[in-house]
Amino acid sequence: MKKIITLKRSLTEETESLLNQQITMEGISSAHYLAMASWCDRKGYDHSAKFLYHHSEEERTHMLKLVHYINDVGGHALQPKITPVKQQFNTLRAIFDSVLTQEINVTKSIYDLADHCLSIKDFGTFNFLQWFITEQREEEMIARRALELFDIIGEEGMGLYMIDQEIGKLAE
Ligand code: OFO
Repeated sequence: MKKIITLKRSLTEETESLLNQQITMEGISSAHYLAMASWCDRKGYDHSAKFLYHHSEEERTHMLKLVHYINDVGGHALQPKITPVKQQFNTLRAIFDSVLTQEINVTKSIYDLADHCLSIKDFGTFNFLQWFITEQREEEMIARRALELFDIIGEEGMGLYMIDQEIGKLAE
């Protein structure tokens, strides 16, 4: 068995720890999206369920991007501890309200991480984070679009059916 040796690296322990915290956040996001997808599936909101299942997968790929980056630069990416997530929701609107809140929280966390990297002149990690910054802008925009549908279409009558259909188109 190969001995693990610690080589010199530019990644600081603090940055490694912050990146590992971001891994946890992405893992929890993935679990949260999965729980919301499953709730929608059971309630017959098929398009929203598809949208959210897909998003759960995407969050997992974000987590893996971080895992590979940390290991590539000489750190140790840790499998995150996923705390239990909410499984029951009151309405479809509450789901998408929660999606937007979650995305805003993730954006803030990525910004804090980028700010930290700049402050210690870790331009490599700062550069790596640019992909996440762009991704968050898009994800927040889609979440806002989804929520707007509830006001534009209205939830009465066939409203929720139509909202579900339109949410399906947002993922295309
Ligand atoms: Fe990980 O992209 Fe949003 O949260």
